[in-house]
Amino acid sequence: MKKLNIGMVGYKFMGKAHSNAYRALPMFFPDRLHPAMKVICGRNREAVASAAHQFGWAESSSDWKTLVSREDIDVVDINAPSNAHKEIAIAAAQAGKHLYCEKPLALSLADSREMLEAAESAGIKHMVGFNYRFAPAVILAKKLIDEGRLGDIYHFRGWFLQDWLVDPDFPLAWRLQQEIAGSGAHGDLGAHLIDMAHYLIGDMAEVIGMSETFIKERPLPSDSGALSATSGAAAEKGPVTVDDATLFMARFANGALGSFEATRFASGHRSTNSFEINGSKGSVIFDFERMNELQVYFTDDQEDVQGFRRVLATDSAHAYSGVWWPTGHPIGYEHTFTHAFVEFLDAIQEDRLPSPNFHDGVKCQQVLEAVEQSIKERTWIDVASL
Ligand code: SOE
Repeated sequence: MKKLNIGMVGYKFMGKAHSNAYRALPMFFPDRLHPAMKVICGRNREAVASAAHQFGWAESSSDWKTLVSREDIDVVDINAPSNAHKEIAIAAAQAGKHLYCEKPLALSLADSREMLEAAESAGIKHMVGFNYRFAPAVILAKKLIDEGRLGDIYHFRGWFLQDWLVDPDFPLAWRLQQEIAGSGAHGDLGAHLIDMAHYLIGDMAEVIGMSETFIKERPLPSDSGALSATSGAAAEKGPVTVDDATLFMARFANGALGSFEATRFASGHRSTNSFEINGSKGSVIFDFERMNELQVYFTDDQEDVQGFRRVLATDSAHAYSGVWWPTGHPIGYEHTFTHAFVEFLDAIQEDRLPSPNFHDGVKCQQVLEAVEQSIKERTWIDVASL
């Protein structure tokens, strides 16, 4: 079996999630193309060497420029903070490497378009890390919609709620700095909801939003780790330059109405990622905390048994059944990444673009920016005008 040599830039939360996916892939998908975990790269030489050892990479490096130009690297996987994506992606594409890049693709729509352009003109395969598409229950929702079993779609309602910023002493991590993260809850959590809506419902025609930064200054961090920065340390504070919460409404091109809520201030919600879709023939509800289930309602059920049923997307009728464990045994967060990389490697082998790819990353960025413009101008924005 031919192997593809991976060079990965980033070694924290997503670096661990991606490494875990690469490791699981040959064991659970033995007849597919396999990844060889060649080089892991990061700025801190000692920390990245220790990650290489812990995650199972053959080598570590602190020089991404050398990594992307190495002859023996086939794929560059970028999961460093968002401000690093563009330069690395463009250099890697120009060196002919296939690209897997975490979301949000870039700090701005213009940057994401440049990345897409570089990837397309290099003729490489490119994928963006919207991993939640790969939960079997989400795939079931997609199937019900595509087969017309929910009828005409009227509503998409999405919410991604976290609470790690409620503590005012939580330090000014990189995710709270606009020049590194691009935006706050909007680009971090809202991006997942936007992609989910694109995947399940289709394009958005117009949007209007509002956002807030509830805590304007935070203690400077002792390290710049994302959710792991140590709390309450320094007396010196710096400004939070991103949104803590962003809400918006959308009108989809097919006439459906959407509402979206992304916040890091929803006390009690560690990471609630949910959506509900209502159509003329039924509804579905997905909640990532119960990711093996899809709540399904059909209007033509007999009246005396009408109501939401809990469908377990873990048996033989559903995606990836039999790949992991025997029917009925649940899977978790980490499996969504393995599924995403299976799609990526399959696409490389089959010489087609994977899905979601940089086009989807750009489309997401376009909505992110349209919402930001609507907030600034306090008006509806035509998404296609951007
Ligand atoms: C942190 O807010 C985060 O890890 C996001 O960056 C991820 O994309 C999301 O899946 C969970 O929350």
